[in-house]
Amino acid sequence: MASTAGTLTVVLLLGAAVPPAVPAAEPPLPTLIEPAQTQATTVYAERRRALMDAMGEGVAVVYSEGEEDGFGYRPSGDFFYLTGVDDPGAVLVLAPKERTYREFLFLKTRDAEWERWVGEREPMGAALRKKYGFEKIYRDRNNGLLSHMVNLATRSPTLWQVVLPNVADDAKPKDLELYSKVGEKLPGVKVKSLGWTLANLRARHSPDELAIMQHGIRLTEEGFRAAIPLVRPGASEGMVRAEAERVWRAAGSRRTAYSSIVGSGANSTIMHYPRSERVMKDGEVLLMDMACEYAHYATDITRTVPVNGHFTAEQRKVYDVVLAAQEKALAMVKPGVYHEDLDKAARSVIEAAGYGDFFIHGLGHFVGLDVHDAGAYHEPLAAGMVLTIEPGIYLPDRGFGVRIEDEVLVTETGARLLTDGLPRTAEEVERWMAGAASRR
Ligand SMILES: [Mn+2]
Repeated sequence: MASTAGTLTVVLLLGAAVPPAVPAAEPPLPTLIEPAQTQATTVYAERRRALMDAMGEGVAVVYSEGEEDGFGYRPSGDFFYLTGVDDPGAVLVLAPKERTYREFLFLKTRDAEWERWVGEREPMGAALRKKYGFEKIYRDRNNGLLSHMVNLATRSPTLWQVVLPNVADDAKPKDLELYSKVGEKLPGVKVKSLGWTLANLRARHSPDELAIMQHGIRLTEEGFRAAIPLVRPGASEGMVRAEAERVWRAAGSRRTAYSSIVGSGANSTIMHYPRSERVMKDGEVLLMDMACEYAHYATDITRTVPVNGHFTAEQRKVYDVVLAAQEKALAMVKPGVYHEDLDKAARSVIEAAGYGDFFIHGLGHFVGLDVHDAGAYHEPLAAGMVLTIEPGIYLPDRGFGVRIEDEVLVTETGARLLTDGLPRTAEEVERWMAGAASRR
């Protein structure tokens, strides 16, 4: 252990002076089409074909269902996965039994006055069809979408729910809403669920997706490395957060993958602490759960560090338990293992140490286009899946919490830690802080 630690010191100090070079084994990024940061249209067409193979017959509609978040429109992961289109209000229609044209893109009608406010949208034509890789693009005017659906359903009367419903939302899903209207025009048409098909397609990432995600992770790590020198008593949480987010933005990230959580002292025990405006004090920890989105893919990393560079004995004890729980779960990751096995194993480490009541969330989640990505948590892990392992212990009465979060890829034979560019053990973290302090 001692000699390993010595080697690590050297590596980390070198890393401090010169940003670590990207390892030779790093997968090459696929060509991204700017400014939308999308992949080639054939990538999305291939995914639609896989989904249509699973449908076999009938018709499916997928609404974009995105949101404006201040950095522009962000389509839902399901819609983007199938289209690469980030035009607000877009709708995808798939009809695998059709003879010639089996996929259709409906776009909102244009509004010249509104476009003065939100940006000009492109006119119909060959250029737009090429850009999106669809032979058939329509404007959804005069119930065009509904009549098109009815028309397709007369020839193959099954309507597929391909997007899993948001069960936390009372409202009727938009696809089912449209299918009801189709049913009113066409009695006897069947509505069926495609279950976990789309989630399972999304969860098994292609090599190109993994290359994009790995690149995003390297950017996130770079943000952490830039932010760490700002962690010290008297500095604000906001300085740390702003520095990381600046690095990501400057490197081409459009937005953070989720609202950054940067909390010191008792704030480190609040799962979704949003403000990042407290001044850090001597003797506290700082919990940073922050990550960038890159080319539409999320990343997700958490590190917890001592504000003055040294954990107290109690903080260190808790840190080591969290790390041991994480190591235990990480060592188990391979095809065939279930999420709940990992969760149980990590939880047993924390329970054995007497902190069972203070690990109040799940062990982790899939990561992909969404930070909490699509995937069947009840099914065994398979190669190509990326998940977080993020145990935590939160002690509000003691004024601190610790979470360590990393992303791991399930490979054919086991697992690969994707977020291997940042310190994880308590010793490494303290050395990281000392290195940062010496450069101030
Ligand atoms: Mn997470």
